[in-house]
Amino acid sequence: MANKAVKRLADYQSPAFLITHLDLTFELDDTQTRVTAVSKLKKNGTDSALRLDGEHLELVSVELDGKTVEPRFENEQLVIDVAGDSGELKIVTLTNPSTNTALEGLYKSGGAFCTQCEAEGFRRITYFMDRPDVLAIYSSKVIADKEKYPQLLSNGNLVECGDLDGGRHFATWQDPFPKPCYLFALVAGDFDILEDSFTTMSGRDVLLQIYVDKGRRAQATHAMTALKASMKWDEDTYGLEYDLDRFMIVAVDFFNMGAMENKGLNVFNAKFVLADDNTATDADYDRIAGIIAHEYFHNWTGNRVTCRDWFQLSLKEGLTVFRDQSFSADWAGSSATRIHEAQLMRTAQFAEDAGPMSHPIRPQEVVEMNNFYTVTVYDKGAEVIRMLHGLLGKAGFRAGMDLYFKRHDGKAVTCDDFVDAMADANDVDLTAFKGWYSQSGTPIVTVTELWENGQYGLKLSQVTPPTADQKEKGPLPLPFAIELLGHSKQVLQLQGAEQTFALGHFDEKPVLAPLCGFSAPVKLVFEQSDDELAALMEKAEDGFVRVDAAERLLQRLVAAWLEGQEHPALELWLNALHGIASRPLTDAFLDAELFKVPSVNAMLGWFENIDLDGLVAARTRLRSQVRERLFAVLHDRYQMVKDVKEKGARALTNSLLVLLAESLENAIEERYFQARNMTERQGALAAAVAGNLAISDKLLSDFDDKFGDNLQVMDKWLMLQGQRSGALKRMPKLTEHSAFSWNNPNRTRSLIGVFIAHNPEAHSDAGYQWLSEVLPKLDSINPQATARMVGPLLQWRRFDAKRRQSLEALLTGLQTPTTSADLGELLGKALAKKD
Ligand code: 7MK
Ligand code: ZN
Repeated sequence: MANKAVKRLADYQSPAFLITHLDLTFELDDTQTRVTAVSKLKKNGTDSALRLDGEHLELVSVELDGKTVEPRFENEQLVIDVAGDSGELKIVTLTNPSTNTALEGLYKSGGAFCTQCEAEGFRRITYFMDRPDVLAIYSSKVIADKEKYPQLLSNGNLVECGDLDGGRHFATWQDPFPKPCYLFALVAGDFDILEDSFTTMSGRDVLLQIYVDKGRRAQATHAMTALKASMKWDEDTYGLEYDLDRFMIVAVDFFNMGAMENKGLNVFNAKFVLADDNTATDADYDRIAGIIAHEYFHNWTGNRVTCRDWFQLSLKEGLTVFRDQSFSADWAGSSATRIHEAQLMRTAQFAEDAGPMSHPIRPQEVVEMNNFYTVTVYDKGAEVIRMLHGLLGKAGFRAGMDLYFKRHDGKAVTCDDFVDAMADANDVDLTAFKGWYSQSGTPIVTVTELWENGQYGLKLSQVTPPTADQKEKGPLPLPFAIELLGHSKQVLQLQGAEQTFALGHFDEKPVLAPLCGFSAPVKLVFEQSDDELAALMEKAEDGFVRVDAAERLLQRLVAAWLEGQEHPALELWLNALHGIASRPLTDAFLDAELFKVPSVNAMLGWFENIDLDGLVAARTRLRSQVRERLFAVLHDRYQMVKDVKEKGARALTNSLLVLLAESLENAIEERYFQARNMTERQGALAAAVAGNLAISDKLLSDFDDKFGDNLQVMDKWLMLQGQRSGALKRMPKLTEHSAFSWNNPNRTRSLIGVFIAHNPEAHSDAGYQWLSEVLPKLDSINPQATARMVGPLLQWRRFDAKRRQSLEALLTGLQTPTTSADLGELLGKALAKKD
C-alpha cells in the first residue's frame, strides 16, 4: 500500500520561507504541458532549506537568482539551500494532463483543460510549498492552440492577450489578492458563455460569466439567478461585497466533488450548474442554488480569510455550509429544508462518528487530506456554527463576523481565531464551547420529566460514548430547544453533564416536544409514551419534531418486529397518518416527509448491530401495512395534489407514489408518460423501482431512449439501476452501457456508489465478490472518488457474524501494494485491531 506519513495538528510549524509572488507560465499540451514557475522567496526564520512539495512531475530545471542549482530530494520533497534572506526561484516542470484520471492538479475534462488544487493538488502542477498558510500574489500566462482552446482562463483580472506563432495564443491573468495555492485555477477550452452583471452595494459593476459546454447556455440561467441572489444576500446579511471586476464559473463534466471556490474562477461539476424543467428535478434546482451560494460565499469565508493548515478545514467549510443553509432557507426554503439537514446529520454524520473514521470537526491526525472532506467537518461543522448563532443571536453573530474580518482579512487563521472573534465581539466566554471543535462523537442527551404537584420540569443529562479516535469525553454546552404542546417554546442551555430546569405550573402534565429544529447535533434518549409521540407527530408546531416523533414510534415498532413481537406503535403511527391525510392540507412539504417510510439507511442508525435482512423485511412490511390500511385516504390525497403545479404538491405526490407503488401501477405508468417535467417523470420512475413493479423495465428503457444522449440526466437512471432489485446480476451489462464510464466519477458514484450505499444486494456473497473485483479497478483510476464510496463497508463490525467475516475478507483483500493512500488510510482504520 502507498505509505504516507501521519500528520498531526500538534506538530504545526510556521513555514520556513514565504513566497510573496508567483508567476506561472503554462504551455498547454495534451501529454507534455510545460510549467514555468518563478517565485519570490523570503526567509521566515533561520532554516535555509527550502522544501517544496511535488508529485507526478518531471523536473526540467531549477535556477536560483539566475544560476542553475542541483536540488536534492528528501522525503518526497525537493530541497534547495537558499543562502541569502531572499531570492528568485525558477522551476520548469512537465506534466501529463491526459493520463491524469485522479482529477487532481491539471487534467483534461472532455476537450478542455482544467485544474483542481484543493486540498493538495497544486503539487501536481509545480514544485511549491503546498500548504494554505503560504499566501502569494499570482500571475498566470496561459498558452495554447487557439482553435482548440479559444478561451484561456485563470484567477483575477485579464491583463493581456494575443496571438503567437504556430496557431497558438496566450492570455495573462493577474490576481491582486494574495492567496494560497489551493485556490489557483486554470481552464482552457471552447465553451458557450452566459453573461450578466451585478452592481455591488458600493456601485461597482461586476461582469458575471458562466462557461458551459456548447449548446447548453440556456441551461445556466437558474445558476445565474442563484448567483446574483447570493451576491445580494451576502451584502444584505453580512455587508460582504464582491471584490474583483469579474466572477467566472466554469461547468465541467469530470470533477471529483461538487464544486470549487478558486478565486474569481469557480469550477463546478456540471451537474450543479445545468438545469431546465425537462432534465432537472425541483431538488436539483435547490441543490444548484445551494452550491452556487456556497462557492460564492467562500470568497470571504475561505478566500479573503483562509485556513492556517488543513486541520482547520471546518473554519471555512462549516461556516460556509452554515451560510449556504441560511441562504437556502431565506431564498427557496421550505419546511423540509431543515428536516433534510437533520436527516443527513443523523444518518451519515452519526454513522461516521460511530465508525472507524470518527474525528472531531477539527481533526487531530490526517494521512490523506482528501479523506477529511467529510460530513463531520462540513455538516457537523455547520451545526456548531448554528449553535453559536443561536447563542449570540443574529446581531451578536454579525458583530463577531465583522470583528473576524477586521482582524483576519488577508490572513490564514485557525478555528480558535474564529471563536475568539465571536467571544470578544460579544464579551462572552466561549472556552467550554470550543470543546465542540476538539471532541468527536455524538452526545446522548437523556431527558427525564419532573412532574409533581402541578409543577413541571426537566432533567437533562449528557454523555458522549467513546469513539474509535478518542476515549475520554466531557460534557459540551448545548442549546436544547423545546415546545410544550399548546403552550410555550423556549431554549434551555445545558451547560454541564446534568441540569434541571423548572418550567412552571400546569393543570395537566404538558406534552414535551424535544430538540425543536434539531437545535443540537445530539441523540435523544427519552422514554416518552407512545401516545405522546403520536400526538407530537400530528400536532407539534416544529416540523423536525413531527418527523422525529414518527421515527421514534417506528423505531419501537421495528425493534419489536426484529424480536418477533408486535407493538402498539403500529396502530398509533397508522392513525396519525390517517389523521394527517384526512385534514385540510396545510404544508405539503412537511407531509411529503411524513408520508415516507424511513430508508434502511436511516434505520441503521437506530440500532447498534445491523440485522440487514430483518430491516429490509420490516421496511417492506411497513409499506404493505400502509397500503392495506390507508389506501383510500392516501389515494384521495394523491388525487387532490397530483395535478397542482406547485413544488410542495409535487413533493407530496412523489412520496405518495412511492408509498402506494404496488397498488398504483397504472397511475405510475400514466404519470411517467404524461410527465410535464423531470420532477414528475423521475418521481414516477422512482416509485416503479421502489415497488419493484413489472413496468420498471419498460419505463427505464424509455428513459434511456429519451435521455440517453444527456449523460447528466442518465446519472438519475444509473442511480435507480444501482438501487434496483436485481441490480447485481445486471452490473456486467450496466457497466458496458454507453451511459456508464469507469473514468467519470459522476457515473461511478451514481451506479456503484449508490449500489454500495443503498442496495442490500451489495451485502451478499456475490455482491462482495463483485466489489472485490471492481474496487481495485476504480482505485487505480481515481483514488479520491473510490475512497468516497466505500464508507458503508467500513462499518463491517456492526453486521451479523457471516457478513462480518466476508466483509473483513473483502477489506483485507483490498490492501495490496498498489492500493492508494486514500483507500489505504480508510482500510487501515477500519481493520485496526480494537483494544
Ligand atoms: C463540498 C472542496 C470545496 C466536499 C463537499 C465541496 C468539496 C468537497 C465544495 C470540495 C467546497 N472547497 O467548496 O467545499
Ligand atoms: Zn466549501
